[in-house]
Amino acid sequence: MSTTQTQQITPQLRQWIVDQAQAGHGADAVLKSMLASGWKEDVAIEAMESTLQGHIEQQAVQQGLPAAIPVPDPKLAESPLYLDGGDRQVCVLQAMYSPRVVVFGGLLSDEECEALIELAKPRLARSLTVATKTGGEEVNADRTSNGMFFQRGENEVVRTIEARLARLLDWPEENGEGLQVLHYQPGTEYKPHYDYFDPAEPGTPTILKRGGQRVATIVMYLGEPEKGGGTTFPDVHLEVAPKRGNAVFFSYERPHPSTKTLHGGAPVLAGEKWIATKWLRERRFE
Ligand code: PD2
Ligand code: ZN
Repeated sequence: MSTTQTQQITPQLRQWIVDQAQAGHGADAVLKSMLASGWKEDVAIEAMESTLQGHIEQQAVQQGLPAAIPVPDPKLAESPLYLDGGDRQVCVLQAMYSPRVVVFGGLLSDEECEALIELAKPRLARSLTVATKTGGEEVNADRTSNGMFFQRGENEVVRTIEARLARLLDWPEENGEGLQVLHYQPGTEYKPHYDYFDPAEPGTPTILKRGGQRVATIVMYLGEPEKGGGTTFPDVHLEVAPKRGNAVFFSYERPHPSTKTLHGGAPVLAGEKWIATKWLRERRFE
């Protein structure tokens, strides 16, 4: 019989944990008190984590925030230096919890970066953004790059990268939008924005029909500018350098600014910036 079956986490215990937290007792003190009352350590930790997480979520929804949904979550609990991308070990260079941002090193080879750029070049056109009023697409002065989309699984290099991302991020390939390649020349940028769809906008219900909310983004750097062009997170004053082969991943568990995932592509000051972006949805993207 497992420990969790021998010690039941009752509603009374959950209420007691919430009361302790509200009275200002820290996690260590609450755990110590539970251990002294005979709770097994793994049951006590699980009870505290799940209870407090549930309580925070309940409070958030009561305050009018959209409910949290599952998001891709690279397995970083034990702070590994590398994560398995299937055909490649990918370095974890930096991880932040709020916003959830992870910087990866060596996600793509130089040859893969070059191949994506060359395949994209003949198909580039001025980038569009979602027209929030209608759910369609429009040219937007906030986004001055040129870009194109590959179909999911369109060619071998795209298939290889999509499989690697699915493994690395533990998220189904079919939930990904097509890989998008973007080219920024000097002076061009992508002003700070959120990648999720605003539930208050009239076009959002139409957009959500194709696979639900966006829940995460990974921006992969294919070509390095000489100056500028970092990916910025203004709420936390973070700027990620656009180093070829590296990538920045971030997730957002609710379509709300409380995720602190406001982000932008800073203006390129010299040279050219090339990236590939993959936006991940809640469900299969059709
Ligand atoms: O080019 C970037 O760094 C960037 C910045 C913000 C890309 C995106 N957003 C995106 O593709 O969503
Ligand atoms: Zn974005």
